[in-house]
Amino acid sequence: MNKVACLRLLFLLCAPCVITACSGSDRFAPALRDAPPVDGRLFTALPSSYTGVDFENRLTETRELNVFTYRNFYNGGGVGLGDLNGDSLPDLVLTSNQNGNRLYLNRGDFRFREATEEAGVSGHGVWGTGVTLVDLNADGRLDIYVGYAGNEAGARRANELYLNQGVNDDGVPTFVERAAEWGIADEGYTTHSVFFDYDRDGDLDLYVLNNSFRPASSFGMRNIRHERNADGGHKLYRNEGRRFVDVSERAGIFGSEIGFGLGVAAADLNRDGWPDLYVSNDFFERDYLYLNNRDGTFREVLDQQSEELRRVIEEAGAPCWAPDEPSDGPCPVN
Ligand SMILES: [Ca+2]
Ligand SMILES: [Ca+2]
Ligand SMILES: [Ca+2]
Ligand SMILES: [Ca+2]
Repeated sequence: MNKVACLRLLFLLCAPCVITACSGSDRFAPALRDAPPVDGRLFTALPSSYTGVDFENRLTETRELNVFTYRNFYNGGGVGLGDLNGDSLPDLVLTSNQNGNRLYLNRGDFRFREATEEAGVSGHGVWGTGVTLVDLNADGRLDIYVGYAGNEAGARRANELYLNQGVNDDGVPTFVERAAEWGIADEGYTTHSVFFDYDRDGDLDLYVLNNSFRPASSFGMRNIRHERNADGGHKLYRNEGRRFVDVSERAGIFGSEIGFGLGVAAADLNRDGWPDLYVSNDFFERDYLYLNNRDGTFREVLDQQSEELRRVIEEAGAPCWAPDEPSDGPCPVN
């Protein structure tokens, strides 16, 4: 190849890089310029080449790590939506099991740019599960709480709290991780979490929904609901001002290893002005319905054939109490 040909080839190879480098914020622009045409149906699927959201929760099975060695191998990651940079457009946080977290900033028109590294929310890389967006320190900026589980040692399952520091010069929100400092680097096998002000003192408290590592069959169907377990048990943390304290036991929250947590919702179910909890569990353990005693404790009433429970169920709508069955009926639990 002669010198001119070499220069032409070099230009062709470099040109896309130069164009990309010079285009400023458009360097993140998705490849597809126009949205697919609507086709008369209620929803139109937008490909990642248009949206820029190319996240995949891709799992790699090995001889040591698979659904036989880790029962929750296919339980999935998490997704959170909220405006993280204050431009009124909801942004997107996705957690994966084996490849860390991803943050996508909304550019409008259903287009996003990835800003995970710039934001500092990559995570410690293993077995991310549920993610919750919440303004925990009440500074007007949404923070991020990420749950972790997996066939991992305790410290590698520590949940993360990312506090929002505001946007940098590129409009990207930046975060610092403070879960240990705030006392909520929970090392249980977390499925998900919910923040709510159960004691109505004006700050958000935290319910961490954990699952168990042990096979359900290994418990022999024994009811050990009253035996607490640090890794598998659900937890209630009280917010004491930039520091959380585990108050599960004194608040009357079950924390056993058979509470294979699948879902949790906080709402005022009996309409007395105090937030209550509904927790769904897997396998042989039943669900929990906690009504708020208004004194820092809860009473669990799901197995009580009481007039109070009947009223709660009627007002909430029966479909809410069958979490394994799809329903489009009324449901005030959110
Ligand atoms: Ca936004
Ligand atoms: Ca905040
Ligand atoms: Ca509180
Ligand atoms: Ca209530």
